[in-house]
Amino acid sequence: MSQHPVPEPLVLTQGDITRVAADAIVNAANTSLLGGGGVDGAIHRAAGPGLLAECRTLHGCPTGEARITGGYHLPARHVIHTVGPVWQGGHKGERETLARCYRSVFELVERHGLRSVAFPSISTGAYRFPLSEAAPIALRELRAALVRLPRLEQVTVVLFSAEDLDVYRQALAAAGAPS
Ligand code: AR6
Repeated sequence: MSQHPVPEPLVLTQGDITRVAADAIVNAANTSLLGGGGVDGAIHRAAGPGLLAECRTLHGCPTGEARITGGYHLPARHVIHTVGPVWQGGHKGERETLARCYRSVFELVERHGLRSVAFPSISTGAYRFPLSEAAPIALRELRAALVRLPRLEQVTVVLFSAEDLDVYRQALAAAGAPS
């Protein structure tokens, strides 16, 4: 048995992303980057006030883009903040904007040479993006990044509920085995 087993590249799990020790965790933020509810609130609470102080220096983030900060008191080394689209019925480019969020995160992952990153389900809480529509978009972008970025070893999606995890598992099964 190897002492250094190769990590499973794409992992779906249920839990609290603030407990995940990855090179980066992703925050589903808003354009102010100054905190909010949901996973954003949980990340700021767990990271402590240093995170908000650094976020203030960034002067916000447009929808679909991403910004990187330190992880402060989190077990993760960095937080990558991205701003997902608010679901408005699906005719305002929401699917494309959600895909752009994932790609923007991976641009930072590549630029900073990060090997592991954990995502929440962006836009599917307060921003009301239907989970069954968001999951295949997320999984397509995560798998594309794993193929494209040779240094990236592990991508984890941390779903907050067992029901959300089921939806992602079904979407992964529907997409077929990883290439
Ligand atoms: N770990 C993992 N996932 C979580 C956690 C957690 N600790 N807490 C919540 N979730 P949301 P959005 C899940 O609303 O839809 C904020 O106020 C949650 O169950 O956090 O992108 C921001 O400031 C859901 O599945 O993000 C923005 O204003 C997913 O995370 C706005 O909400 C995303 O839900 C962003 O809305």
